[in-house]
Formats: sequence, C-alpha cells, structure tokens
Amino acid sequence: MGIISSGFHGRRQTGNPALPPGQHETADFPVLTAGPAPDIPIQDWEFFIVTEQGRRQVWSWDAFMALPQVEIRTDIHCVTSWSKLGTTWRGVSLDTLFEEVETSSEFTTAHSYGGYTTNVPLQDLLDGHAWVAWEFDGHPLERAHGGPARLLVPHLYFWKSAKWINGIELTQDDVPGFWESNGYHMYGDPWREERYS
Ligand SMILES: Nc1nc2c(c(=O)[nH]1)N[C@H]1C(S)=C(S)[C@@H](COP(=O)(O)O)O[C@H]1N2
Ligand SMILES: [Mo]
Repeated sequence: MGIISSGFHGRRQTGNPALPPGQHETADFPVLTAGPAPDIPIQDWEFFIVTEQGRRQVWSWDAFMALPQVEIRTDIHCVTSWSKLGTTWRGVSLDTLFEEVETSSEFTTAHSYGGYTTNVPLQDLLDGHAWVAWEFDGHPLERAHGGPARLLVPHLYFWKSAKWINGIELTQDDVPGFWESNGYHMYGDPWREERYS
C-alpha cells in the first residue's frame, strides 16, 4: 500500500493548515456592516422560524435563553481575507431551534433586524454546523458584532453569519440574499475559495 499523498496539495501553502487558501490570520476582530447597526432592546427581540407553508414559531429572549446553551470554539473566515482562529461563543444550536419544524424545503434565508438577508442551505444549518450566538469570548455579544444575537455558520464565509438575527425563513428555492445579489457566491465555502460568483 502506498501512502496517498500527492494530488491534493497543489494549492499554495499558507503555513498554517487552519487557514483556508488566500486567508491570513488576524488577532483583532474587524467590524464589517453594510449600513447602520440596529439597536434591538432585549425585551423587543424575537427569533422566528417560518416554513414554506407559513407555519411560524417564535421565541422571546427569555424563551430563547431557556433553551440548552452550548459553548462553541471555532475559526471564522471573512471573504475580505482575514481569519480569526479559535474564537469562543455561546448560544443555541439551530438543531435545537429546528426540533419541531416540519419542512420539505432545502433552502433558507436568514433575516436580520435592519433588513440584511443571506441564503444558507438548510443542511448547512443543522447537524451541529450553526448556532444563534449571543456571547463572544465570555461577554455578551457587542452590538457592532451583531448583539443581542447573531447567526454563526463558521464553515462558510462570515457574511453568512447574519448579525442582529431576527429569524430563518424556509424557502422552496435558493434565493440570493443581500451580498449574494451583489456578486458574492451563493454558497461561500472558504476551503474552495467560493468568494464571488
Ligand atoms: N445584519 C448583518 N449581518 C452581517 C453583515 C451586515 O452587514 N449586516 N455583514 C456580514 C459580513 S460581510 C461579515 S464579514 C460579517 C462581519 O461580522 P463582524 O462585523 O462581527 O466581523 O458579518 C456579516 N453579517
Ligand atoms: Mo464580509
């Protein structure tokens, strides 16, 4: 038996195997927002999931906080080429939020307060791949970074992690969101450098 080694190492090595191609590590946490940051008081905050049939589930902040909370340690990758390694978050798994949702849709649109949207296939939100996160590095998520809570889908470029998340809409088709309508890739896998379409 030979060792399978060649063939998958054609890409330029960055030196750090945790860094996807074309990315560099940053220690700080840049803020990237199109437009002003909305201000959502916790008493007004809610999170919804609406199915293609129009069935709607809604959580208040208290109901959301009563759900099982998990700690997430993950790397994040922004399409503008910075990556931040080993970030820690706390929040609720989308698996928990989708527990009672019945759907035959394969696609979703994440909706943010302020109007930002981004499309993510349903399977990329499930099986431990995505969270609604409200704590970063042991502190409540700063408003500039999406507080009170943001979507966290760290295996895709960070524009998919919608800040100030308000809810998830299940859609029949893959509908481009804000950046996807402006030339960003429909899927956004950093390991395949799916930056622009
Ligand atoms: N609601 C909303 N979410 C958003 C954005 C935005 O403009 N509005 N920008 C996206 C982009 S392009 C990136 S790179 C990340 C940046 O998150 P950060 O500001 O916490 O670094 O948020 C994403 N989520
Ligand atoms: Mo971005």
